[in-house]
Amino acid sequence: MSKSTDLTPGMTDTTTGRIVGEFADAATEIREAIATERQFADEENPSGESQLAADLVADELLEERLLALDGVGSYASEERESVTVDEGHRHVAVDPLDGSSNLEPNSGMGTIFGVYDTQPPTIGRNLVAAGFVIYGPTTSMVVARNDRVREYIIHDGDARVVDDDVSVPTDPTVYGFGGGRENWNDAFADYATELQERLKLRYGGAMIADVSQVLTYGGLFSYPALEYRPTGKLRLQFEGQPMGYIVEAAGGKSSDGHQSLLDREIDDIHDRTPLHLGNTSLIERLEERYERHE
Ligand code: FDP
Repeated sequence: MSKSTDLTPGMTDTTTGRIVGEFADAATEIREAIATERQFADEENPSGESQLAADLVADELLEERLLALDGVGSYASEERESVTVDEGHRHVAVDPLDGSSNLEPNSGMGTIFGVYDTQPPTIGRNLVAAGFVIYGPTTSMVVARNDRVREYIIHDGDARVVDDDVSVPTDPTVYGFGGGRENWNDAFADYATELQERLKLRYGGAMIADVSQVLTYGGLFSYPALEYRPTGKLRLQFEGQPMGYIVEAAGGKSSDGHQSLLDREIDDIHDRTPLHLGNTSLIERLEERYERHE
């Protein structure tokens, strides 16, 4: 971790602070790997998706850096079958490169992380911090910790705070829904129709970038249950829980359609979940819709 990052708010001299600092430091190298490691790696991740060389570089880099820190007791990754265990009281779950299909069209991609006091698989209530990095036109990082959400710009190895209190705007303006209307159930399709009349579409194909739209402009991001895939596409441990924690800390809500993503039970680190993140009013209305359809 660089000296200036050391002094940045939210990255204090605790194990959790040092973990967050490692993500800020690793961002520059991961961004470089996105530019140079563009080919497929000839391998599949545990969810059966093709891995890019950049996915593997990011995963290996983060595992090495995080497990080298005192106090880190385990490393779990969307790119690995099982959890790597060490000794320590903090546990990290990572999606090293979210939105890999955006590599070719050169659109937003990112890294998502959750820091827990219990080894994964574990529920979201055991999170002590969570964050994401976006490799967009600039590299930014959003971190939720102690009920506060901060946004940093990472440049030249330094993380500079650009928003000290990120909160979901009261008036929602954007929506982004994955999975395709023909695969949605009636409850979600009806609600989508209602929102499509009021809000503007923002769907970029990388969850972190789409949720960043919601944090910036207010609205709803959903990757719902699909007819052929009742638990949806996105991973609970690596995507749902950390992003749920961030949106809730920013004053919004997370849901699997019925309850907060932080309360959803988990059996396996690669479990999937229907996922909805956004303004409290929109999530509450969505949950009412689901209840009425049952
Ligand atoms: P990707 O497959 O490109 O890695 O994590 C999976 C994810 O991206 C999310 O980032 C994104 O929101 C979603 O899948 C996109 O799925 P669709 O291609 O079905 O839209």
